[in-house]
Amino acid sequence: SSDKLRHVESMSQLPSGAGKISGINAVVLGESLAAEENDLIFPSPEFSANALVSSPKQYQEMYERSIKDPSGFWSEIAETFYWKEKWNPSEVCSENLDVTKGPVQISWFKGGKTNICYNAVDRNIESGNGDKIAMYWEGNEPGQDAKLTYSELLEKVCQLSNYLKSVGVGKGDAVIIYLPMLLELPIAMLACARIGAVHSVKVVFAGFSADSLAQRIVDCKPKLVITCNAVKRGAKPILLKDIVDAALVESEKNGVSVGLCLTYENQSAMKREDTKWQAERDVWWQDVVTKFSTKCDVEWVDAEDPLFLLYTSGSTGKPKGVLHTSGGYMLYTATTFKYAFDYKPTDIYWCTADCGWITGHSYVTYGPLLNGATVLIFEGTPNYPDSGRCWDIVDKYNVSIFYTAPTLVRSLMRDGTEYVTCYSRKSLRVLGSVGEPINPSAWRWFYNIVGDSRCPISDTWWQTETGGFMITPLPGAWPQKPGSATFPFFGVQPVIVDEKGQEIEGECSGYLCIKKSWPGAFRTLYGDHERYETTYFKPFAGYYFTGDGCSRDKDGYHWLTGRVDDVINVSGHRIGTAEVESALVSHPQCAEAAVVGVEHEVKGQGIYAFVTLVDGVPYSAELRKSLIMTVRNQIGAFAAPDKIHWAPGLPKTRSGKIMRRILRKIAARQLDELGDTSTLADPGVVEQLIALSDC
Ligand code: 6R9
Repeated sequence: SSDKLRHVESMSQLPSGAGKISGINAVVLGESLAAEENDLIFPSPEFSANALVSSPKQYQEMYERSIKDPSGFWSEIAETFYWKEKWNPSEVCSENLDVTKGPVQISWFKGGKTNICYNAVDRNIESGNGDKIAMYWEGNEPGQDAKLTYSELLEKVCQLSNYLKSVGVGKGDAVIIYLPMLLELPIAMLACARIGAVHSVKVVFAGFSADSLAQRIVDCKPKLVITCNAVKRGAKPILLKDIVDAALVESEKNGVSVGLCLTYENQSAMKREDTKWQAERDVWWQDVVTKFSTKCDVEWVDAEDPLFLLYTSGSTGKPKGVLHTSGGYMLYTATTFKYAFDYKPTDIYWCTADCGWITGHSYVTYGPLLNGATVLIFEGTPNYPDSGRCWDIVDKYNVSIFYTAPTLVRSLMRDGTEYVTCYSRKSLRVLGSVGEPINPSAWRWFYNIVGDSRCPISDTWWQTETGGFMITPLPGAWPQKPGSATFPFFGVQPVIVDEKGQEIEGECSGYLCIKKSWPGAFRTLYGDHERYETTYFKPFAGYYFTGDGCSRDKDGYHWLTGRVDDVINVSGHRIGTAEVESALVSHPQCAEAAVVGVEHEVKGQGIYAFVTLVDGVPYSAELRKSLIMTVRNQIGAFAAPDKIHWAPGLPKTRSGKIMRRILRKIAARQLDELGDTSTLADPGVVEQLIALSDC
């Protein structure tokens, strides 16, 4: 096949040292390429020649150094940033990851004082790049756009910092940001960082998620909320301010009152006259912020001072406030960005993630700006006005690095290649993927169609908790395998362990853990260090447990296989089954609910809910709708169940535990794989459920 030919051809151009990976030679010798595992796709010789890391050998040398001497490795990188006071050289890293030896604790660059906003903005201006574009903005409607140079960005950030200070926000205070992808969103993050305030961005989604916003307000007690009146997503306006109003009423009931709501007037979506207003609490951004000086001194913070809180789903109960600190996170996002995308100063970089996710924190805002990059911020959706929007934008701005999620790739793939091929895309150089495992067919479509078979794909595996990339290709170094995240980033030691927590070597599969800390690691769950230890460090003593399954092939490539806990990954968004269940049972007509993940063509996983109604309530299409609305309102649209399966009863063990294993099989229609049902309190429920499958 031509694919095969390509491998053989590129083998002769393989950078020296690559042959050391066992298995590569086997491909050249013409063995069957049936399995993805044997499919190697090489970067072009020109790409490798110009890459920051251009061969497996070079990667190996750098990686080994980073593991043998982490303090030396990361200190050298830290030197390239500005520190007001240098860290204590004997305390570059101090850690205990072993719960059996005492409290889990991680710190990097103790004693150092710096500021991430200073390093991401001012430092670029001081090095002569003040007139370089820091951010392009592309609005929801084609033709709506804006841009900011680094100098202009600094002025905007300073004005907001000054305003925040004027209303009493200071170091360590929390600020909740609930904004769509306007330039004001990264500006608000940077303004908080500049004065040492702790930001917590809540992602904006279609759907009314006032409850989840209230939950965050109650947890972190912000000094103020920053929002805008409304935003248009595709053709639909979302009234953000209404959501904030409701959330503030709700948090008040729970004893937390916020006296100030700074509201940006997003004129293209809604006029200020139409916005509901509470004069004693609400303030228009445009009325106050612009009055402040465009200069604002930096608040120098400790490397270990908190930078932000980001809430994410766990397998049980309320969302977890993942806490990241300043110094280590700064180095880590900057360094991972640089190497995984083989960043060059001439690149135009676009990451489609919303700033409200960790990907938007680390790889829309901080990582790229710390490298002085030009970043594109896109307010709209990829299929509005049609499915060619992304490539239209790529051509308009000459985007060279395009970083997105498999769910988007799959949905565009379904819409047809003609939406892609009618655009030039010749500016593209590197592609990236994040959020869930990318299936090989989506990988190939992304590579062959979007990237014209010339752009390496960085399939970056990482988590909210890890702050930055953990397992990722370095595009010029490694031949890729479609669907594999390849090898660990510098300083990261992934291990695969069995049920007993024993490390397994060589070709294997098991639970993915990380040995030793890395600078971008989260330090705690806000206000709940015990939950931090229990969730991440107790399952396998001595290791950070990722919650993911992983296998390693004969060549040492890593293949992530998805969550092993009760977390569902829908379009790259983590959703705890428990969260959806508790939203469902809050519906007055729902007696009980059990939620499982099920394979979904576009979203990766879909949400499948088994619902038992209160006695005597009949099934109806309306009730189904109203159950789904309840979830949308409480959590957000992305958590809405794809299927409600009526369940007169749920399969439970005699001790009352729901057997999700069986529900997963019913949801997947794998009825011949139900397994042992004899331990059920009432095996009859299984038949009942199967009978109701298509109701
Ligand atoms: C960055 C982000 C983390 C979970 C993670 C894993 C899944 C993310 C992946 C991937 C396979 C990739 N995940 N990237 N799985 N390959 N390249 O997505 O953070 O929202 O916290 O989700 O997402 O299951 O554990 P977060």
